[in-house]
Amino acid sequence: MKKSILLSLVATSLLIVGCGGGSSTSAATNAKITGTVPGTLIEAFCDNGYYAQVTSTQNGTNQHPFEIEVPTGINCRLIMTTNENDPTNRVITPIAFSNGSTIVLNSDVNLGNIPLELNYQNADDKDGDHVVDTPLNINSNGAETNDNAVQDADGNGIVDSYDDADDDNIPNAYEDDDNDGIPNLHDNNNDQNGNDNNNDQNGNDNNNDQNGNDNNNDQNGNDNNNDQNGNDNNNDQNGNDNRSN
Ligand SMILES: [Ca+2]
Ligand SMILES: [Ca+2]
Ligand SMILES: [Ca+2]
Ligand SMILES: [Ca+2]
Repeated sequence: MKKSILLSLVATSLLIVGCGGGSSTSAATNAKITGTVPGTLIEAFCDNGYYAQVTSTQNGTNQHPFEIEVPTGINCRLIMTTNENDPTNRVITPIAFSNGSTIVLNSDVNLGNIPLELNYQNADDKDGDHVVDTPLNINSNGAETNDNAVQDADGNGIVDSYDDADDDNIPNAYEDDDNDGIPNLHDNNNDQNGNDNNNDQNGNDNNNDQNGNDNNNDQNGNDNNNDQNGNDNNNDQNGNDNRSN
């Protein structure tokens, strides 16, 4: 009698351990795309609004390694940009595969060396927006591909960040909608002063003031500061505004 209770306790705790292991692996649903490129900004756009960007690692050769994470099992498109900081020579290259421009990862994939164009004069860009008109075809190295649209509300085949909404030959990503000197693709906030006010762990913009100071050093993503004078009024760990009294 006692023995069978003990056994069932052991069985139950084994089940609990089993479940814990299972849920932690299913939470880690990202996979890595790796490869090498010339000095390049790599961006991944996926369904459900997922977005990631990395810069390749300078290693003294012309084949810089990169690694970018995307969720598994969803459609993603890749855009790779050389000469990112030089508007006249910038080359923005959409990546494609044999049967479309969309990649779906089930596990990590290495795309090998990707021969991006470095010289804008050689790029196929008839409309002058610096987005190469013909995507660069590369081998998906076994990863599933298709041609589903991703983050393309207007259905023109280009992720909307690289549309040119106002037709000035600057893609939306390189516009500076809030005039803070930081192009939209590197701008994590909506204030007017060009500082990145977000040092928290949860991706919320915690700063709605007008003076460019980071008023939020807590860990919980609440905006603790609504005053107009740029003082940090909150150093606590609990997200309460201590100066409202
Ligand atoms: Ca173009
Ligand atoms: Ca579009
Ligand atoms: Ca534009
Ligand atoms: Ca900006």
